[in-house]
Amino acid sequence: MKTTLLDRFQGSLIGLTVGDALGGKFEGQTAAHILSRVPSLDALMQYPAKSLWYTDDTQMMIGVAETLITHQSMEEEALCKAFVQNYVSSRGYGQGARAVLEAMEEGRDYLFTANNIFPGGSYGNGAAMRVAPIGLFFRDHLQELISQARLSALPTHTHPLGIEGAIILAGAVGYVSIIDSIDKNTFLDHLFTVSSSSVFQEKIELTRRISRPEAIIQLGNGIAAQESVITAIACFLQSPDSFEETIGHAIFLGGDTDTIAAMAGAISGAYLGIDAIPKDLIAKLEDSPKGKAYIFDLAHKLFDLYADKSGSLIL
Ligand code: F2R
Ligand code: MG
Ligand code: MG
Repeated sequence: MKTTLLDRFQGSLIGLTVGDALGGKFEGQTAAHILSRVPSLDALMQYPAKSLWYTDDTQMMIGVAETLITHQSMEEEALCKAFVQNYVSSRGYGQGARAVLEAMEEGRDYLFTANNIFPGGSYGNGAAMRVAPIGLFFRDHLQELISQARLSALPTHTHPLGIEGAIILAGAVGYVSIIDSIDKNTFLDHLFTVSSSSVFQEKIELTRRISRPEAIIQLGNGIAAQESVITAIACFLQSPDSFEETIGHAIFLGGDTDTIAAMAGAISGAYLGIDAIPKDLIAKLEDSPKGKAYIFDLAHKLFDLYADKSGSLIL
């Protein structure tokens, strides 16, 4: 059966959530330690027995999706309000993100904090990990996708690499949501066009030469956008027809496992659709007020708005 566009919207947001929640069990651990806990992909897919709780990655994606649904663009005040309303500090936020969100919450000059907390602003992967809804919603308007991805990053990430990571990830999600069959080099050509720095471009070129999962680690597995965004894309490219393998590659790398799996899961879900995500992993996702039912509903609302704006063009 053909994958519908609604399947892809749901696949991307739920794929991000599953990658984040499963990867969150291993964030910060080494590849060797993870392998000692879960020796195979099957063991990983069956871990843990009970529930999967998402982390800051999904919580911030929810804020981006809510803002898009209300305003159809990254209206700064609304985006900050959504981030603050959703913020639960125990969900594992980055140190800089916490400081910026707390400045927003207290009505302080959050842009001053964002600009000064690290030299040149943050290049963390926090803007990329939350950007998938923009990739979906602006999938057929590349310039708008780029400009909205930039706006979605800016309240917390002002370093050019942090912003560029978000643009590339949105570009990846948008691109795969349109195609039925992937050609690695054409996809990487597209990402090269969307990118702007030699830092990312060199990694895009390196990805062309990666053909084994063990080689993906060359791209990095860290918390910086430049150490994780292309890594997530390579995890998807290694197994474009399998959601499980895609997030497995991401998690077995160690390091920033929740975020690399969230980004890889968002791309894989946008390409394969919701039916490619194992039902028992979805069943284990948290049922909190903004848990899986809410995220399914966000994807549906985003799809309805997209269909309205696109008219008869949607597939
Ligand atoms: N922060 C984490 N995990 C760490 C531990 C969590 C622990 N389990 C807990 O519960 O406390 N995960 C989440 O953070 C990443 C996304 O981070 P984001 O939103 O980009 O935050 P931040 O703080 O802006 O950047 C992250 C770190 O990157 C380094 N950094 C950024 N810019 C820098 C610069 N210009 N110079 C030097 N270093 C820079 C800093 O160490 C930042 O703290 C995701 O992994 C998410 O899951
Ligand atoms: Mg996280
Ligand atoms: Mg992380």
